[in-house]
Amino acid sequence: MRLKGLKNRARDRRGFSLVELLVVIAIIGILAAIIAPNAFKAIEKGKVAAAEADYKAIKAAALNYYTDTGGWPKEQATPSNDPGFVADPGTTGWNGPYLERWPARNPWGGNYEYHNDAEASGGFDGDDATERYLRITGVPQSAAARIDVDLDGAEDGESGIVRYGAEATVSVDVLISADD
Ligand SMILES: [Ca+2]
Ligand SMILES: [Ca+2]
Repeated sequence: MRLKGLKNRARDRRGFSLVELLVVIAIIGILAAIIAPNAFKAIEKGKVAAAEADYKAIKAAALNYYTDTGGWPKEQATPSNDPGFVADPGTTGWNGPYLERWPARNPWGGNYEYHNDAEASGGFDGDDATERYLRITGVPQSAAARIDVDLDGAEDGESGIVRYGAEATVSVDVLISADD
């Protein structure tokens, strides 16, 4: 009985000709070619939008912190830690939390780093004026360019409020405030 059943199934399989299988494979291939890039683009767009929303929330938190305390948050020894938006750093006038939580990871798996640049060289723009900026690490070049287009007037990694290098994966620096 079992043997007979197997024979029947084998006969049924012969119902698919090679041409039919090739047609099915071709259709799957065409669908994948149409859907995959769009799905990929949608995911990348979502990540960029999420990072921009995080930047805006962090910038708003920094401005509120400044309004309450009269100064900008200090850069932490580990700049990917909460600079005092969530937990009270012991600063006079602090009336937070200014953020529900400090995001541990950005959408690409890297960090958000708050920098309060007081360096004579390096930092946000290499000059000796101080700036507050958010560094988003581990961002693909194409996403960096998108953030630049969205938040900055011009797409140029070396100017404006969005700055980043030319490598395939970059740290994107986005200005929070250049005022003292
Ligand atoms: Ca500077
Ligand atoms: Ca720019």
